[in-house]
Amino acid sequence: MKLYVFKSLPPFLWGYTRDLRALWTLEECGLPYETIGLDCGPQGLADNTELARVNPFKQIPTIDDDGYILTESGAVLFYLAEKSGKLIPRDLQGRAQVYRWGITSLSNIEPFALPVLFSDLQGDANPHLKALRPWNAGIVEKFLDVIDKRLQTQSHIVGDEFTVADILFVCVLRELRKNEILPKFPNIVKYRARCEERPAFLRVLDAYEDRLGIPRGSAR
Ligand SMILES: N[C@@H](CCC(=O)N[C@@H](CS)C(=O)NCC(=O)O)C(=O)O
Repeated sequence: MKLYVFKSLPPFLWGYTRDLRALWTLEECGLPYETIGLDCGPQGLADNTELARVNPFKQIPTIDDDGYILTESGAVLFYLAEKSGKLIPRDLQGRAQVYRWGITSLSNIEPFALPVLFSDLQGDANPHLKALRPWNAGIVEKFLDVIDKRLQTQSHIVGDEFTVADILFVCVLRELRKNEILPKFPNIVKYRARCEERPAFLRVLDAYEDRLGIPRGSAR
């Protein structure tokens, strides 16, 4: 299994990129893999001809599983879980709940979390995004409020098992990790810490920082 990842990034992207979620899943599933490191240039990956051969959108993460190419982080994570038989139950209805919560992270929360992050990164340079920040933050908080209550009575997003949906949700939460939103949700804060203490995540984060050649702890 080959996974395309970043091997250089500007500091403002450290710890946010979506290769992390694929790497975390591969480690949790115990699937052997090798990384193909790409440089993030001034135009992102737009000029990368190697990636263009496997992903028409030229985006990370992309996997090449012995010639089988797959892109889109959600699809990649579900594929890895299904392939390994880990992080996802065997029964159809149990699996559908994992898809449900994974898709909620990607389609309900991430589309509003990212503009909050981009607004914080761009500040006054992007007054339109700044004006929309309270609106985007409000929508994120509406979803997080429901999930925070859910986490009062269960340890993980689907139930009491750690699944691939937790990797998707935690990686979306990480997009909010430096702003004021998460501290409003104490159960989510504890849940995120629990998930990020997992040995597989810690291994991936160390390797991510080493690959980028950045100080330990700087992508946390
Ligand atoms: N919906 C896609 C988004 C992928 C995406 O935007 N990846 C970013 C890295 S986090 C990327 O490759 N950016 C480089 C570029 O667009 O030039 C997914 O979830 O995989």
